[in-house]
Amino acid sequence: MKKVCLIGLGCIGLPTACILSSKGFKVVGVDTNQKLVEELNQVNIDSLETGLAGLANSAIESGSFIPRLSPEEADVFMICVPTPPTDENKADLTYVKDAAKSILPYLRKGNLVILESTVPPGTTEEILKPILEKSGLKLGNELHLAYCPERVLPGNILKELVENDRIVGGINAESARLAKEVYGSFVEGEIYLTDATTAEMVKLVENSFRDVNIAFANELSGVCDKLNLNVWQVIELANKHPRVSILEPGPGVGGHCVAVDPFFIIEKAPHEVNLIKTARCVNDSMPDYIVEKVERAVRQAQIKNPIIACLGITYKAGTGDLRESPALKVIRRLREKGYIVRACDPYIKDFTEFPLFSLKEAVRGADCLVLLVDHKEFKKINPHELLKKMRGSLIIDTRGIWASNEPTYHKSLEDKRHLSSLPSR
Ligand code: SAJ
Repeated sequence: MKKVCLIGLGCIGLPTACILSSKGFKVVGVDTNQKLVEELNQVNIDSLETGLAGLANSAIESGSFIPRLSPEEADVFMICVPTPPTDENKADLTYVKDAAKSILPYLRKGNLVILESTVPPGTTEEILKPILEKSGLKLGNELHLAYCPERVLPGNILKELVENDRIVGGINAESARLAKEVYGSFVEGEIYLTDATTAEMVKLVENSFRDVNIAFANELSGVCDKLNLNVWQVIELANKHPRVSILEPGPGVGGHCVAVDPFFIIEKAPHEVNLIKTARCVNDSMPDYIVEKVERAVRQAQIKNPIIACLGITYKAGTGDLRESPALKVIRRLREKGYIVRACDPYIKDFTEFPLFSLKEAVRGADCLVLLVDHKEFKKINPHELLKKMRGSLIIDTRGIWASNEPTYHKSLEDKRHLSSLPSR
């Protein structure tokens, strides 16, 4: 039985540790967060990720997964620590460097080290390799090193860890081959081998592709607003073309991946990236654009001291994750501007920044309703039922969940545009 020492029990490390332990590996999971390690060891973990809490608790109970505060000897070392952006939007590699240093005393001849954290191209070769060389082992010969990015969708992690294809990049062919063996134990998709720097770049390209394409959809929403068209219908009909697949506009791009990873390409090639930079600007400008839309709507409806109900504060549907949430940015800006905002979100329990309301409380007596997150709980709602409870009749649906597919044959006033996208009462 092979032993894995996995550093970083976050949203990727924890499910990976659990899956590996369910496939016969003995896994020592290391995290510096004492509270998390204690909770795991008390078999007391809770998670919104489907199936994760059950899998983690049973792996710990069976003894195949051991959460700890420090590393120990193993056959394979996996590094799954965060790489947050700095204030200058560069990758902060402190956790990667610290993790590499922490395993140095435990490295032995024949070991394999795999980095999974999202990093700028060149990190494995230029930063990780020199640190690991301090072990005295010859890299690529006595100590193998590979980069394998995670590519799972938060909310669907356990399924995608198993089903998605993986890209494995080694510092040499033998390192890539050995890493493929590890992933082959649980991945049902294809595992493609390449060099480490290409694998790093592939990860960033995937999320930049998404960012650029969401920016295109967001730009279209501005154009359609100007032309008084329903962007949702324009996109749906354009997507009927066999080679067109436009993503969905919204209040911006959040999360810790799509909104961040393009900067790691920009960092490495700042003069070669007009499109990627512009996409970031377009998506980052969306919360302000939505705030302007709300302000224009209440101004045109001549509502004094409007009460604004905001539905959803998370970065996307079906998650309690608030990182880089564009919905939260919209709400913060509205509050800064002095509006009375009643926000609600069925996925958020402990929130202290401002009061949260139930859906009922948020909507009752509101003048303007701003739908910010397409949670399934909101999709089920008939907006006309909400209108009955409101004082005013402004609805701004930033996710298009209530948008009608009917053409709007009339040229309505700008503030009616939002309502014109709703099915008629
Ligand atoms: N969004 C839109 N319009 C869309 C799709 C998404 O506005 O049409 C917004 C979402 O609301 C959210 C943001 O974009 O605010 C990002 O959401 P997402 O679902 O696109 O992505 P993440 O950040 O949850 O996960 C991504 C995934 N990458 C890709 O699909 C290429 C996932 O596979 C990666 O593993 C993950 O980043 C990661 O960890 O890098």
